[in-house]
Amino acid sequence: MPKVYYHPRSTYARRVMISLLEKNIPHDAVVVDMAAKEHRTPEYLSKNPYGRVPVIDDGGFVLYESTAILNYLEAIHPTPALVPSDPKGRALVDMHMKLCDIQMGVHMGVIVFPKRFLKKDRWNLEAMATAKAAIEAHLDILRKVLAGKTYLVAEQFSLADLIYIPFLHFLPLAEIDPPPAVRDWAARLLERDSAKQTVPDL
Ligand SMILES: N[C@@H](CCC(=O)N[C@@H](CS)C(=O)NCC(=O)O)C(=O)O
Repeated sequence: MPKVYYHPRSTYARRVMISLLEKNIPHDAVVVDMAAKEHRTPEYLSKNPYGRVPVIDDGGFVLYESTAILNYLEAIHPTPALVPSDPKGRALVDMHMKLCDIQMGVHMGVIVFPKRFLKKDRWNLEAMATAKAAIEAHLDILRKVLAGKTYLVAEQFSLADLIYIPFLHFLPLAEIDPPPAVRDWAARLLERDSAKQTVPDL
């Protein structure tokens, strides 16, 4: 059974927890005590040299990037499928997964990390405003991709959608009002049992 190292407040680890639930994969979930800096210990750094969650250890095979972990879980537990079977659909999922990280995840972190974990006097308001504008521009692109569609790719819930869930959850905290097509898509995704079961407490 794979061991999954995570923290219940981690956005990136939440993606992996959602996939495990969607696919009903038996696993051993290990909470990394980040408040106690467990992710900086030599033992943990031997699993992930960047000192981050999530990490998966499948019988000694260790992976430490959430997108790689999601793709690995997909490969070893292909049912229910979270990627389309045709090459074009699969390529589109890969494209959206990458874009989610670089166009949304990076910027969302700039806003949400301070709002969740830092006192207001340590917020960088200028950087947060720049990040908000970048997210809004990205959501406007997603609005066009989603026009008349239920999901991002091939009209099926896929890793392309799943990967956004933890960030869509934080749109209200980021004070971002998405365009209607994005708002409806987000609501659809956040309604899934796997999303509801992994809501962070803060
Ligand atoms: N690109 C990584 C990002 C992982 C990440 O940033 N994890 C955060 C929690 S959401 C973390 O462990 N941060 C601790 C640190 O950077 O010290 C992934 O997709 O797995």
